[in-house]
Amino acid sequence: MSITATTEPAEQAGQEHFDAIIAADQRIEPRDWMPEKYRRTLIRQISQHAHSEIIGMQPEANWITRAPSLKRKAILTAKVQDEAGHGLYLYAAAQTLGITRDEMTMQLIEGRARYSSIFNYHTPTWADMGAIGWLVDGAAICNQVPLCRASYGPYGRAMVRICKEESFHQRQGFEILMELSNGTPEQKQMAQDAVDRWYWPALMMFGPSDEHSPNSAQSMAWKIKRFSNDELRNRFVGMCVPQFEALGLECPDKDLRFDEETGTWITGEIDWDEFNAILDGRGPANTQRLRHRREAHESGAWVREAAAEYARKQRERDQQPIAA
Ligand code: FAQ
Repeated sequence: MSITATTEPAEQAGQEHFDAIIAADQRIEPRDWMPEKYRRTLIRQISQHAHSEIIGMQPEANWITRAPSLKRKAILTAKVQDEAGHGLYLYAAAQTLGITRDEMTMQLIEGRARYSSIFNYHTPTWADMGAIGWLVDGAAICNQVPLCRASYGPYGRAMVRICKEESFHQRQGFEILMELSNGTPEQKQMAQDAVDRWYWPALMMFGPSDEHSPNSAQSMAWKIKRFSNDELRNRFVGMCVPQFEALGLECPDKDLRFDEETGTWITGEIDWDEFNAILDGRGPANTQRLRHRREAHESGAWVREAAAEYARKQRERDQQPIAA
C-alpha cells in the first residue's frame, strides 16, 4: 500500500519509486519525484528550523559585549557565528525544494513563518548563556540527532554537521554552569535561577504533546521525524537527570518521575498555555526578536544590492569579446 494517496495515474510510477525508497530507508534527493505534501512539509520544517537558528543568535549575541572574560567572549562569538552557519545550510537545503531564500526571509520578517518558541525569552544574566548552552543546545541535539537520518538527503546531511557543532555548544554551556555552581553562593544562585528560567521552555522545544501534534504521524511515516515529540522530550529529561546532579543544581520539575514499567522519565505538567501564547506571538520577547530581524534585513539592503550589481557587472564582463 502507498504511504501517500495519489489520484493521477501519471504520478503512479513516481509514487511507487518514492514509496520504495522510503521503505528501504534510503534517501530522497532533490531531483527525485516526491509527493507535493512531502515537499511542503519539508519546506515548512526546514525553513522553521533555519529561522530558529537565525533568530536564535539574538539572545546570545546580546551578551557578547558583556561576557566576563576575553576567553568567554571569543567562545560566545564563535557560537553565535556557528548558529548563522546552521541557518545558511538549512536555507540552502530548503532551496533544493523549490523555494527561494527571499521568500523564506519575507515569510519570517512579515510574521508568517514560525521559529522555535525558545528564542522568545529574555537573557537577564550571564548564567543564561550557560543554561542556553546546556539545556537549549542539549534539547536541540536530542531532537536533531535523529534528523541526521531524515529521509530527505540535503536535510539529513546538513544535520550531521550541525549536530557536531551543537555538541560543542552544549559542553560550553555545561562548563559555564559548572564554574558558576562551584563559585560563590551568589554565583551558584545565579546558575540555579537561569536553569529555573530555561528548563520548562527547553521541554517545550520538542513541540506539543503527541496527542496535539497534527504533523507527527505523517512525518514519521515519511521518515522525516524518527521519534515522536514526547519520546524525544522524555529522552532529553532522562539525559538531564545525572547532569543536574553533577552540576549540584536542583531540577525545577518537582513531579519528575521514572516509570519502571515503561523505563522512561515522565515530566510534570507542562504549561501549554504559555507555549500557545508564544506561538501566537505573545511571548516575552516575540515583538523584539522580529523587530530586530526586520531592521537587520532592511539595513542590509545595500549589501544585497551591491552584490547583485557586482554579479551583473561580472556577467557583462564575461560576455565581452577578449581584446586581441
Ligand atoms: N516552537 O505537529 P507538530 C536550536 C509548531 S534550533 C514553535 O508537532 P512538527 C539551535 C509546529 O511548527 C531549534 N513552533 O509539528 C540553537 C507546528 O506548526 P505549523 C529549532 C512549534 O513540525 C540553539 C505546530 O506547532 N529546531 O535550538 C514548536 O511535526 C541555541 C504543531 O506541532 C528545529 O526546528 C516550537 N517549539 O514538530 C540555535 C528542529 N513546536 O507549522 C541558537 C526541527 C511545534 O503546523 C542557540 N524541527 N511547533 O503551523 C522539528 O523537529 C519539528 O518541526 C518540531 C515540531 C519537533 C519542532
